[in-house]
Order: sequence, then structure tokens, then C-alpha cells
Amino acid sequence: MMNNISELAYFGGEPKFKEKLFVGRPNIGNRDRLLERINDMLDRRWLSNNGIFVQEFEQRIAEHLGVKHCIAVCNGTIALELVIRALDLKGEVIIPSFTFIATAHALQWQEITPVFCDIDPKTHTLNPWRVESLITPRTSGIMGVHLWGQPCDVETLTEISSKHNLKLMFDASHAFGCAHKGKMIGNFGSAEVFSFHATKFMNTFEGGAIVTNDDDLNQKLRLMKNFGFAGFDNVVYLGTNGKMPEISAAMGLTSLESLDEFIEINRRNYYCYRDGLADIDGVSLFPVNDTERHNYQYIVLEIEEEKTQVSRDLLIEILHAENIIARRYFYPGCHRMEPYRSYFPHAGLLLPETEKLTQKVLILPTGTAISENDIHKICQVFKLAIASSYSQDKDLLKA
Ligand code: T4K
Repeated sequence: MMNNISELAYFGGEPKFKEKLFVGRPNIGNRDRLLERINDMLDRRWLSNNGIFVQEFEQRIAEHLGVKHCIAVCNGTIALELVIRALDLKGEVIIPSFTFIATAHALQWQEITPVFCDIDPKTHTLNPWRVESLITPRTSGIMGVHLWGQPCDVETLTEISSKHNLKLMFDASHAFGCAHKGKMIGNFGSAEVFSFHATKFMNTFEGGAIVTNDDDLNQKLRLMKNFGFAGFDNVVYLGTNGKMPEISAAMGLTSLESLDEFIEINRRNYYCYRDGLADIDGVSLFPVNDTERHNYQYIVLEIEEEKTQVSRDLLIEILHAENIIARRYFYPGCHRMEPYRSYFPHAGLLLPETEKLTQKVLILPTGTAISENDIHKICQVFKLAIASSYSQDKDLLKA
């Protein structure tokens, strides 16, 4: 138990962890099963191009989500780019700025303007009423992001998109295994996109998937992800290389077998953090709706500096000194990154909630690499850093 501020590594004490604790440490399922699959793949000498692991992976995902089609691809960014193109989006598409940069880049890469919309500070997702005010004659679609696995206001966004004849898609990169009103994420809009990057709750090393209930879109996407090939020597469509390799699908199939365990551990960690941080004024844990299925993949804190008397950024430095590599996702917001910062230098004026949130959010490590004991220690560091700000050590912390 630490009692004195001088015990913090930031002030010269011993770091609480010898090894770094990362946000996004991959979950690894049953290693033997994975190696068995890799051996099987090597024996069959089938490494890519719609192999049997990819086909099985697609089928399992579609079953798990109760969705008609799953198209496995090489990463989440390509998945977004493919859907944007297959839906024929152009001109302007409304998205949140409070997201990972890939959401915006997937549009700009195809010379479509991402129009940044503010978020609802309670849900951290698109504020649908603000969306409506940003629609222009150039708007072709809306892309919501189910940030941290928190579903967007799907119903209102669906209403707005139908009223204005716009396409609606979702970046569900964070939301594999989450549900909205009893229905799995993956069933909303024209299509939804998952990322299975190493840092995600369920990973395929690198990888992603598009899910849709639309047969025509499925056909189109399958052609597009394979250069437009519809059989040997027969290209019928403009395409790219978005294929998921077999080794990724082998990892995905193995991860799917451990999904319940990953959720259980993340859930345990979430509640352990919730209890450990409960009494700290000015620190709030982003709530998870326990009545729906959820993956608990992100431990999202909001730091109110007026109450903690320690800034979010100083807390991050204090944590890093202890080898707790906390992150500021998604600071400073897409609109403050290039090329958007140069294109739209005043975008922040329409994004007051985003601007506030990017100053407050702090993400802590979770997943199968983190134990309850680790979490107790992380919470102690938090408590000591914040409690000290009220004591005689205040000047030291502010220095
Ligand atoms: N849309 C949204 C909303 C997204 O969040 C993402 C990806 C995408 C779209 C695009 O999907 P992909 O094309 O990536 O499939 C990371 C991931 O690289 C990125 O995939 C993810 N979002 C984002 C939220 O997090 P960074 O910039 O934090 O990456 P990095 O290299 O700092 O890694 C994060 C942490 O994970 C580090 O602290 C170290 C740890 N780590 C990482 C890897 C790769 C490991 O411990 N082992 C590993 O193998 O973006």
C-alpha cells in the first residue's frame, strides 16, 4: 500500500510494474489449437484466396451475429473503404471527429469529404440532431461509430437517413460481441464494419470484416475485395486486394472459441476498476449497459480537472512512470489532425463536446494480460496521485 507521494515513480520511487502494461495487449486464445490450425494450413499449402479457414470464419461470424453475410478482409480500414465505395458514397459523408483516424481517412482516401459532427457527451457517439443540421445537397451518407462498443442512436440515425435519402453505415470496429436492444451489432444500416486488429477484443493479427443483410451489396463486396475477379481470367468489376489470409482466419477461429472467456475477463476487470476508482471525486468510468451483451474492451475514464486538481495529461505521465501505458484515445480529434486541420481550420467551433472530451478521456489497460492484482495497484496509483493534490504535496504535483 502506498501512502506517500514520493513513492510514485514520477517523483523518484520504484515503478510499480517491472514490465509495461499496455492498452490493447492482444488476447490470445488456445495456443495449441492455433498451432494445430497453422500446421493444417501449411500441410494443405493453401495460404490465401478464400481458403477454408476464411470461409469457416465468415460463416461463424454470420451465425454469431445473426446476419446474412460476412465478408472477411485484411483490416478494418480496407473494410471501411470497400463499403464506402460499394455504397457509392460521394461528396460529403457525416462522421464523428471523436474516433480513430481511420474512420475519416477511409473517406478522404477516396476524395470524399468527411464532415465532422459533434457527439453526445453521454454516449460518446454521433449526436443525431447535430447530424441533421449538417446535411447539404452534397451529403451522400452518414457513418456512425459505435465507440467503445457503445451503440449509436441507431433508430434516430436510421430515421434521418431515410428522411433525407442518405446511405447509413457503421464503423463497428470496437463493437464485436455487443448488442443493441437485444440485436447484435452488425445488423444495422446498410453494412457494418469490424476491426480484428491485434489490439481488438477479438483479433486475427490484422483483419476486419464487413457484415450486411443486403444480397447485392454482398456480391459487390466479394468481387471488390478480390480485384473484381468472377472466376479465372474474368474481371467484371473494379476491385482491390482486400483478402484475409488463412493464418488470420486461423487466429480468428481460435479467438472465437475463447470469446466467452475474453468477455468474462474483461467484465471482471471492468468491475474491478469500477470498485477501485469509485470514491475518487472527478474520475468517472464510462458506463456499460449491463442489460445488453457487451465486450467491455475499453476502460474509459473521464477526468474532471476542476475536481481532481490534477490534469488528465499529468495523470498519464504519472501512470507512464509506473509502466502503466495509459492512452488518450482519441486525442486531439480527427479534425485536429492532418489533412483535416489544414482543410477545415475552424471545424472545432462546431464540435464543442468533442473538444471537451478529448481533454478528459484516459484509457486504462484491460484484457487477458491484466490481473485483478494489477488493477488494484493501478487504482492505488490513481488514488495517491489525486489525494496528494489536496495535501501539502499539491505544489509538488503542480510543479
Ligand atoms: N475505426 C476505428 C473506430 C478504430 O478504432 C480502428 C482501429 C479502425 C477503424 C481501423 O481498423 P484497422 O485498420 O486497424 O483494423 C490502435 C490500433 O492500431 C488500431 O487498430 C485501433 N483502431 C486503435 C484504437 O488502436 P494505436 O495508434 O493505439 O496503435 P499502437 O501501435 O499504439 O498499439 C496500441 C497498443 O497496443 C500499444 O500500447 C501496444 C499494444 N500492442 C499493439 C500491438 C500491435 C501490443 O501489446 N501488441 C501488439 O501486437 O492504434
